[in-house]
Amino acid sequence: MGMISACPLDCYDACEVVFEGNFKASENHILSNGKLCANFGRLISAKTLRDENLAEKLEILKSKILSTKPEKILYFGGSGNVGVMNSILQNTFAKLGATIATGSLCDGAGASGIEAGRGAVINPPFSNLLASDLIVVWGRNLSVTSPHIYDKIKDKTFITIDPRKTPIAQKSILHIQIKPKTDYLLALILARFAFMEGLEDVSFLEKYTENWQDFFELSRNFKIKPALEELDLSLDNLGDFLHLVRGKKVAFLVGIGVQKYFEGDDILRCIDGLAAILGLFNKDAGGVWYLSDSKNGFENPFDAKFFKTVPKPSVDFGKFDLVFLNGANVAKSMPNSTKVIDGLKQSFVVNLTTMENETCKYSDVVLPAKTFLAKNDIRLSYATDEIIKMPKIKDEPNAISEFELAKFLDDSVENEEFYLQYFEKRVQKKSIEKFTFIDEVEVEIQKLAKNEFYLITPKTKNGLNSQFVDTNIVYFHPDCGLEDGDEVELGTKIGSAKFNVQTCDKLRTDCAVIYAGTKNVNHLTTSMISKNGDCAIFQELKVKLLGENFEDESEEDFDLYDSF
Ligand SMILES: Nc1nc2c(c(=O)[nH]1)N[C@H]1C(S)=C(S)[C@@H](COP(=O)(O)OP(=O)(O)OC[C@H]3O[C@@H](n4cnc5c(=O)[nH]c(N)nc54)[C@H](O)[C@@H]3O)O[C@H]1N2
Ligand SMILES: Nc1nc2c(c(=O)[nH]1)N[C@H]1C(S)=C(S)[C@@H](COP(=O)(O)OP(=O)(O)OC[C@H]3O[C@@H](n4cnc5c(=O)[nH]c(N)nc54)[C@H](O)[C@@H]3O)O[C@H]1N2
Ligand SMILES: [Mo]
Repeated sequence: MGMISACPLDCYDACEVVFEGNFKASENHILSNGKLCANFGRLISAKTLRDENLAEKLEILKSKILSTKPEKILYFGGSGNVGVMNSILQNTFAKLGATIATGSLCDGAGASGIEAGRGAVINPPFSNLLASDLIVVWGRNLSVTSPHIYDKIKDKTFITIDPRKTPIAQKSILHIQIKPKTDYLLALILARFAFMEGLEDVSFLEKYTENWQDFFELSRNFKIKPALEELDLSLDNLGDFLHLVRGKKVAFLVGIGVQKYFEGDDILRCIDGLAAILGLFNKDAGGVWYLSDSKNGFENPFDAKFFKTVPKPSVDFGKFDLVFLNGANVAKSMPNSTKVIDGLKQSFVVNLTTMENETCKYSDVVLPAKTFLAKNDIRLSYATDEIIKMPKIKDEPNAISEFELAKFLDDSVENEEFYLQYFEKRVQKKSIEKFTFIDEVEVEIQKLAKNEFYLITPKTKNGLNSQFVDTNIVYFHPDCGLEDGDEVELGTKIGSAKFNVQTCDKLRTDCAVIYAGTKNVNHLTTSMISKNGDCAIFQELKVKLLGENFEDESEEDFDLYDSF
């Protein structure tokens, strides 16, 4: 019998693994099901950092902390490893009175929309997904970003709503190749037709909601013909959707693609509203899934009060005298790389990381972090109710774990077991008690001038966020007139950068696709935060082809973004 552990990467799937000299996937685990993914393979073969001068570096950190005013210290945690013990350092810095970077580079805008409607982001039980018979994959690259979940449901019927013809779109009975950022309108128009066709779940609406008439009124504010023009869809697309969901046990798997925008909260709330009209909540089959808060229902031992916070996407590192980074490759993962890098250069940066990353170039002290193999931890899941223990499997000398560093900085830290026991059992899990519909929506969809494109920046199968990815490619539809291998410069209001072109007929002609983790992508993105949820909005700005070959026709006012 080998030792059981879990993959620490920030995925929808939280896979169990078995270590027996090398790694195997658990045969009987609900998700890993005997298979490991390529990213886990990359993780365990990655070159990790070690430093014989670790003790000296730790002393530098300690004395820096002592000589810096607490609020001038910034703690910034990333999602390189999502084991629960990772948060202990945030607690340590909070206790010191440091400023804590809060909010999200990920799902926060959409999450705040869901919270506004139903109180908390809670996913239905995994058994509901298995019991559903029609799955709407909405802004989620299902088979790529959660291959193990996909594997469990691959024989079901799918509808995909995505501007790209993703692998799951190609397998779907209906692919709505939606124009970016128009999902709120699609959801509203579908809700309106659902009412017209009597698809609303009256018993759900009467029991759990009070203001569904407001949502109905809101959906009627949009005239069908102009809405279809804005959506760039035909009436048939909508008819097909409604025909397919009628009488089915429907699951919505909503990804973060729909909400990388300023009004991401409202967009998700409209999608959730459509789901509520169809009565997808609180049933034994179907429901709405989003990333969710995997710590929901647990008591949190890391509960130190934050004295001061700043939203992650718009942090100005230059304003702090000491920046502590934990599992966050900010020079690549955060929006507005130019601003991020300038800020890092002006501050004293301590970077705790398992691997060499882009941010190391701008770090004054790089602390080698122990990998999941060398520390005790627990992995929770976004998708299931599982709790997987991650015991220490081997020693990694000349590196330090988050727990060990917390203990080094704070004498009052208890032993590991004390913290881990909080995550060994769920205290309570909330259910949806009341659903409040959105009753007002204003989402701005920008028109494209010549040589402008909507930026789509999704995840790649070849990496995990910034980890393992080192390419510099932008994808365009072949009809855009560019050719494989062309070098182009792309610009937004924030900045510009060069990329190599690859053509791909799976895209819309009005979109430019650059994967997360691509070297220069975040030189184009804004550090402005979402209307709610303090979230990054990586797809808010359209991109323009620059250079003498491309005429400049747009007359824009740059005011809104000047300060970002
Ligand atoms: N292989 C791999 N797996 C991963 C990750 C990884 O980097 N690589 N990262 C992990 C993390 S941290 C996260 S948060 C999850 C995220 O996983 P997903 O939720 O799948 O997120 P994305 O890949 O960013 O985008 C999903 C899809 O949204 C589409 N999209 C973009 N804009 C729009 C729009 O306006 N409307 C609609 N309807 N669709 C749109 C994109 O084309 C894309 O196919 O994946 C996790 N899993
Ligand atoms: N353009 C664009 N940008 C994006 C996105 C996008 O879709 N498009 N996606 C966003 C999303 S959803 C997310 S979640 C963020 C993620 O961005 P980040 O939070 O930066 O996460 P990663 O890139 O996965 O990993 C960061 C670093 O963590 C380190 N690490 C790994 N394991 C450990 C460990 O055990 N301990 C410590 N201390 N360090 C460790 C690795 O060396 C890695 O360099 O990126 C965001 N950035
Ligand atoms: Mo994420």
